[in-house]
Amino acid sequence: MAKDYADLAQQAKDVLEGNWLGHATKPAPNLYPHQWSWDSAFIAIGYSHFNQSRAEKELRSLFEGQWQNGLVPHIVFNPKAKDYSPGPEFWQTRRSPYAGRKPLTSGIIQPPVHATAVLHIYEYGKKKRALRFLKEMFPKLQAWHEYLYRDRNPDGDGLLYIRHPWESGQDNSPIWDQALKRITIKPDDIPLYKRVDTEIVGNEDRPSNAEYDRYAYLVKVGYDNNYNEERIRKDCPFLIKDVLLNTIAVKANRDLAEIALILDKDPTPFTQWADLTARSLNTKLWNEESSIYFDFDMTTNSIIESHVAAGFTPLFAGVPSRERAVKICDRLNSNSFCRLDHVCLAVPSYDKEKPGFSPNRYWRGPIWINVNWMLYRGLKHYALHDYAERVKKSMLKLPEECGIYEYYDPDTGRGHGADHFSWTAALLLDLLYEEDAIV
Ligand code: 2M8
Repeated sequence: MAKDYADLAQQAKDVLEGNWLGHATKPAPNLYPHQWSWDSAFIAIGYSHFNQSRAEKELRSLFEGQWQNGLVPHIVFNPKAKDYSPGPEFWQTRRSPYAGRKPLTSGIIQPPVHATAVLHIYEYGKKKRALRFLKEMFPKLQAWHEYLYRDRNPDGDGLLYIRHPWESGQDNSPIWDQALKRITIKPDDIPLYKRVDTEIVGNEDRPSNAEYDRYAYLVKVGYDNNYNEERIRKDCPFLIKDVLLNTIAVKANRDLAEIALILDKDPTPFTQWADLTARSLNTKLWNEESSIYFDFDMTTNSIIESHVAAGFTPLFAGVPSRERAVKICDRLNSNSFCRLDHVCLAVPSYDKEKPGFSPNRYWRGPIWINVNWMLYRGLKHYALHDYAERVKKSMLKLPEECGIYEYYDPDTGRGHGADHFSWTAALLLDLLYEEDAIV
């Protein structure tokens, strides 16, 4: 890459430094003052190129919140931060026999990017030190994946379910619209909560109040059932086999298998899980007509035909055949997403031509850097170089010209949500280092 990106890299490092809490990195200065699970994995991927010790600390800190049954919680609360809702008390995790008291955590999960991050640290770090870290993390990652395939895989087909939209990381995605609408709740059933997000970021960029009522209610379903997964499964009106989470699980299992080999341990369970989930993604969730993978609603036993960019991410884990990958690329290269021969900024999170698309409302249309990073790596894996290069260029251009934001308007490039957003900075650094663009 000819251009000198040293300034941009420095800005990205400054964002991470500014969000560093001393033990972990918060996703953004005000909106997200705690530690989030998949954010930390992406952040560690960024650190791995220039600060190995911090990359390790990041993940070590997250796994301090791991439950005894292996669950890695989606938030590890920072006791010094007050302005986030719902806070630690809301989750009532003391009702679970597995949750720890210190640090306090939430009671749901996020996509398991962690094994991928740990392997990344090994690949880019000083080997002797990285090997010690692999040894330390292996049993924790193993317990985490065992939890997923024991507690979230009731049909045995390797398609793990989520029981809260937050578990997918794509909070207000159109994927959940019908499932959330079906949940009718009496006002008394909604636990008391106060929104603070809309005091920090514009209302128009965030989920609606109706969605928040349901988010709060679904948290209650968890604690009312003492976080017993079997009971939750019987009671919860929201159970979805999500493409993005399952794709990330395939990749994480492949990476954990590689870690096992480095440590002279048996990789078989991880390879088997990866194969099982990949096979089911292909046989159950692929839609030939639209060249996309769709989520599956376990409550209605039906496919959710929502055309979101996450439906193309199986590329990232090498799930589709070459033929399907080419079809996915053709679908991306269209007016619905991002045409190569048009001025286009990167892949939006939702089909621009479908009802409910919004250029600014969070997971309903804006460009997200982590999704584009997965697509970029996936396209490269299939040697779909033209499109991959285009995605990469856009991923560099957006932060350079518009700032290091949480998400971007796909038409104008304007940054939305939180400014100084950590995973945008970290994944940008990953790209820059990988391409040797920093001089
Ligand atoms: C968003 O989610 C949190 C709830 O977990 C929120 O809206 O407060 C999502 O974008 C999620 O993917 C992300 O991990 C989190 C922190 O960046 O923010």
